[in-house]
Amino acid sequence: MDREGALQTVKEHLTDHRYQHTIGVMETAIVLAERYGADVKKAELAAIFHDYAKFRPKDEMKQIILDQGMEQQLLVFNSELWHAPVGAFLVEKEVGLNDEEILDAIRYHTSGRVGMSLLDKVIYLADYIEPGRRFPGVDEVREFAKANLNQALVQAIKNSIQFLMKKNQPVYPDTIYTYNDLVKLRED
Ligand code: DGI
Ligand code: FE
Ligand code: FE
Repeated sequence: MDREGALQTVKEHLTDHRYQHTIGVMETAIVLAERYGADVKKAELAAIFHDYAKFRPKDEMKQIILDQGMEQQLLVFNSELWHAPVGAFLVEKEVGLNDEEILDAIRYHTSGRVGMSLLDKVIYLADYIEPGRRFPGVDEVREFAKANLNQALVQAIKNSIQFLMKKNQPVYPDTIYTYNDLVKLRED
């Protein structure tokens, strides 16, 4: 699938604002993939489709999580987490994209996972630092991303966990496991 076809497909499922975010993630993911030696074409497609399911009705996402035997724990955490695994499922089913590396990068773009692949990392980070993002601390992560992918990723995940904690929101266990896994990686 080429870029134009992919963008056309995804555009129908997104708001204008989310589509602009998607373009930002795509451009950033390509830069990061080139910088860190990930597959540039896969990074482009994963970025284009990463938020494919963002605007699905909650009921539909919940049913998919139940029917497809996904991690049921998702259902007791913030529904914002659901669009990532549901997106991976729907991109395969509806778009016909069946590259497991791309689907995994979509599946884990919100929580991360233990043992993130290079492509997972590129997409997670691109989603966090694309030019439209205005999180506190995002500029520091952008700086780290110029030279050290893992350092940037750990900082992004730390910021996200701190943000959730400040709002007294629960933190999804995989997010914590991802943080621990990456911190351990850096000490090796
Ligand atoms: O879809 P995007 O907005 O581009 O970004 P995303 O896929 O990283 O989703 C961010 C949303 O998910 C944000 O509203 C916070 C929420 N979120 C991310 N990690 C966790 C989380 N919510 C909970 N409860 N726990 C998490 O670990
Ligand atoms: Fe997302
Ligand atoms: Fe996103």
